[in-house]
Amino acid sequence: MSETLENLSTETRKFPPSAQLAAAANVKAEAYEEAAADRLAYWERQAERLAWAKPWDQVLDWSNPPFAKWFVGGELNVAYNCVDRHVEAGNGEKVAIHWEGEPGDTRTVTYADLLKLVSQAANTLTELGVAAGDRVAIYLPMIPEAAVAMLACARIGATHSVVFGGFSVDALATRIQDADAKVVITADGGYRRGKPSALKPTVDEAVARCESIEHVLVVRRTGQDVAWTEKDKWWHETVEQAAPEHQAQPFDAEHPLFILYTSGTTGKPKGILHTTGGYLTQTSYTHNAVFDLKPETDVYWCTADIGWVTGHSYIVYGPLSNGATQVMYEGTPDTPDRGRFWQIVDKYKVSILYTAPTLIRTMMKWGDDIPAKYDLSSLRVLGSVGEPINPEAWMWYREHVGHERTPVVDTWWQTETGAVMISPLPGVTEAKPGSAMTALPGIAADVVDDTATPVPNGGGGFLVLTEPWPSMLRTIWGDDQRFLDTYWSRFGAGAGNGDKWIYFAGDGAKKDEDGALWLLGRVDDVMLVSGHNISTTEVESALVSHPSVAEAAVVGATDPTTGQAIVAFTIPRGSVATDGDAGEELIKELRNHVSKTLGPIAKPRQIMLVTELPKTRSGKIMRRLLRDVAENRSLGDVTTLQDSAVMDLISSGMKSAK
Ligand code: 6R9
Repeated sequence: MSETLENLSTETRKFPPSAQLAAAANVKAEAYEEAAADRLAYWERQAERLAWAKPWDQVLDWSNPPFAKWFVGGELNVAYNCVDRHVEAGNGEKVAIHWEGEPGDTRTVTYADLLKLVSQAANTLTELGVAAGDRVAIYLPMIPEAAVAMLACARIGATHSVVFGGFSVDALATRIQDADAKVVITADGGYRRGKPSALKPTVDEAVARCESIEHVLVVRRTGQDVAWTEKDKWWHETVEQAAPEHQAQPFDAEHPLFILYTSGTTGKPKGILHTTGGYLTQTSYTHNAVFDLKPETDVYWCTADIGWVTGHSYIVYGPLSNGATQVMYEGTPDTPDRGRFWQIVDKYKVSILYTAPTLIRTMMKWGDDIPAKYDLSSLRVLGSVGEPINPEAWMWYREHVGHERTPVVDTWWQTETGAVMISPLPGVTEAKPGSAMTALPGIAADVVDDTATPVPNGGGGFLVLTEPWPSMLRTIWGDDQRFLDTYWSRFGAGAGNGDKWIYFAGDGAKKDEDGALWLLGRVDDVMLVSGHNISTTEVESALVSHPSVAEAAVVGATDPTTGQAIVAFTIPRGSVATDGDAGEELIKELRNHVSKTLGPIAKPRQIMLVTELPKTRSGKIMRRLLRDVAENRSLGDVTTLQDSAVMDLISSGMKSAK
């Protein structure tokens, strides 16, 4: 991408918080000034949310940038902070997890239950020879044991590496090998789309290729038949029989807590390393601030999978460190029917909902009448994460889910940042649909051009983070050089310019006239059309703003005249007719609509009407694959695709349209 990103869209709607919410908010406007006056002192105060066995001597050691150390000399135990201290404070009977299985079975896990299970699992792992510093792979469905397994590792100082249940043998094996894991924790299977889906056979094949694995712990979830090897042990015959007492030892604030692999577009997955004190400080703080959590009364639900960083930070570590009551759901949103999410909100009286744009757009596609059938009046804060949220999806969420009462917080962050970085505060910010607004108190973000110069309001460029933050990744597991190259060698000191270390996030962004931030998608996806840098996000949002469109993905395909041309893959809303002439008419109308909304430069050369888009397990559109289709190439790596049949559908549609 050259100097600037075109700023095409103009969105002027604004939604201030209600007076009532503002008055009772956990974090008020003053927080921004306090943090700006003394950033490190601000983070010290946030760290005091946690119970430390030994206080830190120094807030931040940045003497060897970009390798940060936070809360130097401090010691704490993450599991103690997420479980024991709530029980000790008399909240043992409080529900930690309302678990809802896909077939409709349920479990209620209190903090006292969680303490027992985590202690038992910690004892079992210790008996199996797992010690502090060892790595444990976790490959589980969305069942309470997933949280228990993570916390048990944290409790004994073992570093967990969670792999999405459903990733392939290859994906699992390479992650086990890279981390040199000793134990895998898995299950016979889990329920997805109304039927049991096996996990154990994948583990068996992967483990056969991984010499480092000494034991496999298997949770019985579905009861399906499983092959058995001498490395295998049932969870119910070990963990559930183990002693329920376990004394948690404190670990250094920089002790490795977990590795989580991100796929990236090229090369082998990167093992993002997070450590203990800074990570827990920022996840706990942001979960309280961004969702305005009132732990006594709120029922919180994050719909993410535990295999995604969102599940780590906002199902396990943030909510549990805050003593929240939350819902955890095993399955898919359309099982047994398309009302499942809203039925769950209604049943548990969920007050804070955190989900992804992909799900919001899917719900839009399914129709407004579905959420309308349920009582959603318990909801008071709505969150979004994972991709830029199109302004119309934001509006739909606020209107049809939040009934125009609830603030919507669009939270920007990454596996690498560990916790939310840019987001409105629900009781403070006058939010704009489609904008993540501003960096949180204590966080320094900016948008810069090629030369690392901040762009003025109204300009676009690269999103950067200009000061270290507590939950930042510490390195890429086993590959410091790749850590430097990927994030720090583009701007500032890491690129040989000046002495400031500037983190390159890989996202395009713009600042509007008020200085609010708008995320514009990955820099790799930016299109260059007749010399103009155009973001995929803006064209997609223009398409989604048409009443007939639920979802759109846009890519730049090589074009003899314009360099790249815009090709759009568009999913019409539920009731829209697309057969024959109706389809042709719609395509014509959509091309004109984009041209009218953003200007003729953004008019797609071609629009395909499709029923699905290729997505990762965390719901991100895989534009790389769509580019392959648009340019008639064979498909690249599809191992992280949620549903591989989707690509066959799209490719055959593309051919018939030619
Ligand atoms: C938490 C998570 C990180 C990438 C990030 C960006 C995109 C996430 C976003 C968003 C616009 C938001 N992203 N949240 N883009 N607005 N609110 O998603 O982590 O899976 O590592 O992905 O996701 O492109 O760089 P991860």
